[in-house]
Amino acid sequence: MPPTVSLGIDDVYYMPRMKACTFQPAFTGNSYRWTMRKCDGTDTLLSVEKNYIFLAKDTGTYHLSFEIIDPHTPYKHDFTCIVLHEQVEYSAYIAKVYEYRPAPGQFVNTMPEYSIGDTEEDMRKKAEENLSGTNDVMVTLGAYGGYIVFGFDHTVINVKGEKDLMILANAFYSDLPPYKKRKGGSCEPGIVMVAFDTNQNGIPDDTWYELAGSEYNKPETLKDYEIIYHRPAANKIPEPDMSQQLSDLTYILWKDNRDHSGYVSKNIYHTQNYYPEWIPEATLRFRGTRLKSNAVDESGNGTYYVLYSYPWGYVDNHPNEYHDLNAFDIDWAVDDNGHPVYLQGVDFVKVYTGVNQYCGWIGETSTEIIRAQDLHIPTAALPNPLTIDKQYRETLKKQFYSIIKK
Ligand SMILES: [Ca+2]
Ligand SMILES: [Ca+2]
Ligand SMILES: [Ca+2]
Repeated sequence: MPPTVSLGIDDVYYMPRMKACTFQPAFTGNSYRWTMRKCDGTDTLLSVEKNYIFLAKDTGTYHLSFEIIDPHTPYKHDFTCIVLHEQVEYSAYIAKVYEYRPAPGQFVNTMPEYSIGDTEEDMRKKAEENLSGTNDVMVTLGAYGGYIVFGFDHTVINVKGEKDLMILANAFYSDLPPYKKRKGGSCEPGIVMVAFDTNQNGIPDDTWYELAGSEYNKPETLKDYEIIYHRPAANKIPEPDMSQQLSDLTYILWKDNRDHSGYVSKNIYHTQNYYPEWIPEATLRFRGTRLKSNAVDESGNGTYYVLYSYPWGYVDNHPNEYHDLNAFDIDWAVDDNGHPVYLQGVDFVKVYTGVNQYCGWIGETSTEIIRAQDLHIPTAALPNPLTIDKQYRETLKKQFYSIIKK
């Protein structure tokens, strides 16, 4: 139960850092003022709403006041919040996956691996196991719109002027001489959304805000883009196109709300089903912002695609070594109308594949994720998860370059 300020109110509240505490006064009035007393004795206005959510990054003693401004029943109450260090040390890394819903893709049902009978909850747990802490096992989001929702064991605080979160994946720049100086290779940008657990129920049922990256305000970036994927019939007859190593060109049909349609094709490298096996529905619908396609067929004949990175603000868009380019500031949050929103912190993070793009034999563009980190919890420096998972990286590269080396 959230503490109540008005009735039987305590003068002192004890709470751990980075955990929200909701104050809900029972009295009503014309207007309200929540303030905090600074060291110099002056007050900072915190809020003019009736309810207030207090959230502190640092331990210490905070002197707050609550006022009801009303001609008949004015009210003022001073109280203290004592913020303590948590009893069980927080982890800087993912603690919880709330939802895993990839769009169809060539790594779907294998990253993580689907076993017959697995439910959506089973797959959520597998994604959680892969990404928790520094387990560092890759999870794929599939084609455009596919997403994952995760969180930490505390609220990630929005520190002013600082980036707050880092999300790592498997992007790499091309090793080939002509493209070495340009930031392109396998960059599969994913869009980040964040939410604060405003109703404090521990569930991501609150308002989501997009973190506006470098492409957000560009005219070629589509807002309210919607796509529907159709599960192929069990008896579908494949239509191969071996010029592109495709075993079924017309494998999974998609239609969008801009009167376009196309296919997630099946390639000869990945033979499992690409539509998430655990989803009972025959269609999958996703909605969000869509970034412009970032791939260029540099060979001119479909043998070598370079997927160029966007400047900043996306997941799986720059190699993990570039920490700053994989870090996110909660202050980039915007509402549905593109207006900046201030959030004290975030409890839920959603990442979804941001491009709807198919690149011949290398397949659909899909964002992956391997690790996420709250940048405000000190940690020992860890190596790039991809250098640990070297075998995976080499496999990926081998597939990427296999055609050109022939
Ligand atoms: Ca920040
Ligand atoms: Ca909630
Ligand atoms: Ca990737």
